[in-house]
Amino acid sequence: MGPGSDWNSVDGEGSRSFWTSMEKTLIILKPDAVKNKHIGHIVTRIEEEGFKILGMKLLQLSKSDAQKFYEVHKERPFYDDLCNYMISGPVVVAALEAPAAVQKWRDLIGATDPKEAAANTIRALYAESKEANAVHGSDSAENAQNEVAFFFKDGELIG
Ligand code: IDP
Ligand code: MG
Repeated sequence: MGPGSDWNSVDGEGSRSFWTSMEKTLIILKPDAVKNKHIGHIVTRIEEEGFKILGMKLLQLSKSDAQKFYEVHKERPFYDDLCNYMISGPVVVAALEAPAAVQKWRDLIGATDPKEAAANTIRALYAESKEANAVHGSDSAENAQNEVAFFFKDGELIG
């Protein structure tokens, strides 16, 4: 077992036949979640659901941080509002690890619009609106790597 290996890679050769591969995802507790004092509820849920917290910090994003982070959406009509919303107050960013963490977190947060989010998902419980929807989650393992690197330097993560 070399650096970076873990319990579910001992079968080697990237076999996915039995173990689901361990993965990282980047999450953000957005300004509405922080303002509405839901940090504790959401972190409790993260722990209960079995994610390992590799890194976590409270930040005030700058406009250019928000624009860069959401660059994939720059042609969407809500881009400027979204960037302004994301700098309207502090956020908590965290890198989480679990088997299939990206999809596991997406399942746990529910649909983008809390009105469409399944019961007991984080957005159903805590989001204010489609824009102020409490939490972000990476949408692929590749984007998760980039998003983790956006907020955490090499060596900053535990594990
Ligand atoms: P996701 O966060 O569920 O992946 P995306 O489509 O990637 O949703 O959109 C990124 C963020 O942009 C959403 O979480 C939400 O805050 C905001 N957003 C998405 N669609 C709309 C919209 O139609 N109106 C306002 N804000 C939106
Ligand atoms: Mg998205």
